[in-house]
Amino acid sequence: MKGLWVFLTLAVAVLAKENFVGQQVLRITAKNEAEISLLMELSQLEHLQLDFWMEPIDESLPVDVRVPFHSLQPVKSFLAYNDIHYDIMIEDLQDLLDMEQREMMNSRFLQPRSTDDFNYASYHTLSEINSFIDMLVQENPNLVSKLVIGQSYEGRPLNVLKFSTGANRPGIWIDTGIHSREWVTQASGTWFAKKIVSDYGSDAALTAILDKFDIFLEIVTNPDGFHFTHTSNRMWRKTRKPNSGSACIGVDPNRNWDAGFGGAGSSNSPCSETYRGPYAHSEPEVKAIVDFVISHGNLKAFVSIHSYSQMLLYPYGYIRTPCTDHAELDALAKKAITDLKSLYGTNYKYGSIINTIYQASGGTIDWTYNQGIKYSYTFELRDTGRFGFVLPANQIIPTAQETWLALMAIMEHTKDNSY
Ligand code: 0X9
Ligand code: ZN
Repeated sequence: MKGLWVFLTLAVAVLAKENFVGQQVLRITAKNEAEISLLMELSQLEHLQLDFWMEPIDESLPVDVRVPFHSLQPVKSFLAYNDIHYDIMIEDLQDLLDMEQREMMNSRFLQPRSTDDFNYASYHTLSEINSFIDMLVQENPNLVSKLVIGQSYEGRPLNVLKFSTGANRPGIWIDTGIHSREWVTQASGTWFAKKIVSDYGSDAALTAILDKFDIFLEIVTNPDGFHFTHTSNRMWRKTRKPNSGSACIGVDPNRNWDAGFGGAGSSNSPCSETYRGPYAHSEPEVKAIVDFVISHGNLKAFVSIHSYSQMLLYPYGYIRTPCTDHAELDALAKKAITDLKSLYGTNYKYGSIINTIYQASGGTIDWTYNQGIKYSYTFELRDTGRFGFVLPANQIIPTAQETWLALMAIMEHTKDNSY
């Protein structure tokens, strides 16, 4: 009887999951503005259900697009007819996702009883990460505590780890996973948390940082979306709040902030992956951070971590005007990516959001910078598109390790230059 239930539960879980059989990810390299315009027109055709992993903005960056099976033929014909070059980056997305699932299953046979046993080289569900958070707090009561800064739309706690060695310190904020499908970011966040408790008291640089600053780390910044990526649709990016007057769900939490809200590089269509939402801070996951930042009042650095593209970016994303601290942020970004590269040779681009990736309005770090948090940065972690959002789990630890070097560069500079 029990066996039957297990079977039925598994069958329902499998059936309820969106499958990506035969779907491909194409990398399109446009030669000129005319080709970009054609790609923009293509992206407007809703019936094709294209998911642009990298949107068509200008010829400087390739366009990555996930194409459902039923749209492959029309899209490829369209590209061939217009003589637009493309490569197939991912032959069959479901094959990659099956591999990812197998890897998770294999690593799940033992429930970790401490954060030493936790498998940092594997992807984990929301409940596994939440257990990790609780274990870490329990093991390090004098260093780590858990703050609940609010609730997600579906009522999940918004957990933030606070690393602190004294009262009334200025703060450094790090978040991962605001876009739920960017799984290497939540996995790296988990690794960072363990790294902080391991290095405090043994690594001089991290110890010096924690002797002056509190570090706040929100690992699963979009828990509803993250849960959904595990149960229903691995490619989910947005929040999970319904939109009135539309069947489409969710808001892009990186277009929802009150910094150029509603401007170019965001959409007013609820079905778009870059839908900005009905008004700034409409999403509880965003509002909770806004309230936290304002009530804390003394954050000196704010780092928001995304994937993929291998970039380290600073404000602005919504306007071309360089920010006041452009020169300092640029020099520090250069130092940070040089340190990052020293470990495994991974190449990063750096610069302002608008000059380096594309115009994006209502983004996190434009808002935090305008709040006076000078060291506002955003990362786009590995890779550059070979696997995109489905980065193999064997790259989690190297990604986290190299990113940590860049984070240390930013945190040390913050320590030496804030007062
Ligand atoms: O479109 C975005 O929000 C970012 N790319 S992603 O693939 N991670 O979705 C780029 C916007 C640049 N700004 C930040 N990364 N904050
Ligand atoms: Zn993102």
